[in-house]
Amino acid sequence: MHTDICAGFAPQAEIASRFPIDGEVASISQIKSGHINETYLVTTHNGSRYILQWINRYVFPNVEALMQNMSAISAFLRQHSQGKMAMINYMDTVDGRSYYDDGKGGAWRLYRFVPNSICLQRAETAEDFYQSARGFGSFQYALRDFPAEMLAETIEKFHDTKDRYSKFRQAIEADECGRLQEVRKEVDFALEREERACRLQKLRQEGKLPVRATHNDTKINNVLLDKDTRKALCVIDLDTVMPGLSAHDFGDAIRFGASTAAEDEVELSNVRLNLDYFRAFTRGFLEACPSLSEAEVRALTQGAYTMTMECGIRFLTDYLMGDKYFSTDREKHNLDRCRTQFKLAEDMESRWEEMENIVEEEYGKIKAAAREGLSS
Ligand code: GN1
Ligand code: MG
Repeated sequence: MHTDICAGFAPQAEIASRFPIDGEVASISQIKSGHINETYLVTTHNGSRYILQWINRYVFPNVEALMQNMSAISAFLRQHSQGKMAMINYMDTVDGRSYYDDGKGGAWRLYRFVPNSICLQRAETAEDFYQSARGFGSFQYALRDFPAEMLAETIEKFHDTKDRYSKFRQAIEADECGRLQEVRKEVDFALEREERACRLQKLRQEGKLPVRATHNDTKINNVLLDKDTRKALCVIDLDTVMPGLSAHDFGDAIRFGASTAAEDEVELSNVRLNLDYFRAFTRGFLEACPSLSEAEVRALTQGAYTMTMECGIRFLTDYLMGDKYFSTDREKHNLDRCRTQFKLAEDMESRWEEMENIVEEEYGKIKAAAREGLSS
């Protein structure tokens, strides 16, 4: 083991060697992406590259179920996507387990680095964002016949907005860190919008939207793009693939990627919805996922709003509870994140009609192209 090159990462290097990697570990670096798990790039002396991940068990208590979901999804996609959908393949440990338990409460897994791939933290152009939409849309399309009910709920009630509100209320009542006074304005903002934020869930409960196997965490950094063509290569981070709504996947991607500012921007006047990006994503998602029902398409704008509000509430709840869930790099980081989400949601409220028109127009173009395809 070359701990000199792996300075500061000796434990990770040791853990990587618990998997049948090709050669000795030469270097390790941390990839700062995501608020839950820790991710490392491992390179061996033979030049092979791997991604090593520490799974956060506070968030994912049942790692076994999570890995089983993953292999069920991978097997299904391999069989049904005719090679169109690249998949990451987790490697078993040398002892034949799907993850390595370090005996200290840590669970680790490893997969081969996808060659020639890049992972963007932000779309650099509308085209990048369109490509990410194609990635998530194709993923959704490839899973259209997957029996969602066979997936374990890796995080209970993950996008149950009503339940998010009730956890939020509990955090307000407990006010365990004495932070409530400081966030009164944000609390009121969220409570005033409860009915509107929960409309997507109402549609689900009324049986108006199909429950599917969805990704549920569709930030642009969860799709790999080809380094040269910048086309979508592979959807990653399948930890939260669970029964859900197509509007969750659409909405989460919009709240993160179609904002004009970062998720933790402090200058709120910089935060708005970028309608060009909204259109680009809508187009890519609808083109790649022609199996969506009319009702699902009509729920997309609501999906964007619900996911933005829900995420803001989750950040605020975590702030009130003392930042236990999302990793933070600075004081009030979760509060800053909450504020951007609420600002974005407010902007969506004032641009609702424009959003709906964009969805309508893009959907119309796709239907027209399909009709033309049929008649030619
Ligand atoms: C978390 O770890 P990451 O960044 O992929 C969270 C998402 C949130 C997101 C907010 C399991 O995702 O639900 O939308 O942060 N993942 C989990 O940026 O809670
Ligand atoms: Mg994630």
